[in-house]
Amino acid sequence: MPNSLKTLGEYIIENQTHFQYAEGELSRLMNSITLAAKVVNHEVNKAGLVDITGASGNENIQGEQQQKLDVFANTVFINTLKRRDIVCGFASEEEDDFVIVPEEEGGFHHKYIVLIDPLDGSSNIDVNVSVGTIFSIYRRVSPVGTPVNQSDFLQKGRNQVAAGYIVYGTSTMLVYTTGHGVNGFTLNPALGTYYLSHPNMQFPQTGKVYSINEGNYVHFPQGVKDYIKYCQREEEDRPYTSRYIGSLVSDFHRNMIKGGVYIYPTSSKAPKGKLRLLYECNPMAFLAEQAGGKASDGYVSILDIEPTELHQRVPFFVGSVKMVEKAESFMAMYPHEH
Ligand code: P6P
Repeated sequence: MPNSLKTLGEYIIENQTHFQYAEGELSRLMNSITLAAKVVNHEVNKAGLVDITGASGNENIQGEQQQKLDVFANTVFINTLKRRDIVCGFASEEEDDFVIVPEEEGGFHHKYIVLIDPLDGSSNIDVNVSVGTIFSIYRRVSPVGTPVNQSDFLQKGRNQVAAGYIVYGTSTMLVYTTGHGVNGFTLNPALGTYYLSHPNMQFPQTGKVYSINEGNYVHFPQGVKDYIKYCQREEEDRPYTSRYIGSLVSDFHRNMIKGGVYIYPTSSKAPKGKLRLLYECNPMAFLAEQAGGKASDGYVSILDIEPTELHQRVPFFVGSVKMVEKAESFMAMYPHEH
């Protein structure tokens, strides 16, 4: 790793003033997330060698088979963040309800809440495909000195103070924003240090990649079917290609670098869509907008959706502005059932 690259620690210190409410809080928050990510990365990279792959035998509230690594990652992130004395509550794909950090652990007096998908795409682990962690950070809205309550977690995505993901791929990368653009840091596992490898990441305005599970084509809304056929038309000016990894973080990351659109729409099998608003779509939408991209439910910006429940699902269109807008133009041709 050329020593000319800035480390994450140096970057955070240089940009501490950017993070509103700065009292060293961002650095403590980010340091705990990057530490947890190193621990999870270590486990993900040796999955297959030790008995940590496969299903845990339990289901999460979504009714999905919890993978052993899902549970491990959830525990690591929650415990690491708790120990940093800065978070008052958590919500996680792997927790039925939000978690209150108790008063005896100082939780009532902390100001931030963290929502997390500890290991997105974890069903890919057994086949050695990239997976990711997604995190979303808000300032609490309930009074300091009291336990967090649901209002702290049901904030619009526009209120996020920070969001990001870790992608455990051919290299492990942390990509995050605090509202001042998006920066990517690559882990040097030999040193356990993250380096600023991708400063100021930006979605290209348009691209050639569309990412959607076409196996569900017959179940899609007509607008989505029309958009897929638009991408597949013969005319020479549409050199599109389909790339779908089955791991949101990986598809998003590739599309942000190369240009593209990721769509997980409603379908007759998933009438509200599959992805969760609070800890998947909102953080990825914050990143997308900060990187000059766009994120909607096919009609309105994800970040403006008023949440109603912790694990609610929404349809998700995210990526290069021109591609998201093209897909939205097809959705607009048909009546919109809210
Ligand atoms: P399907 C993984 O379970 C996930 O939440 C995303 O990471 C991924 O893009 C999507 O679901 C894959 O879902 O139904 O296409 O297998």
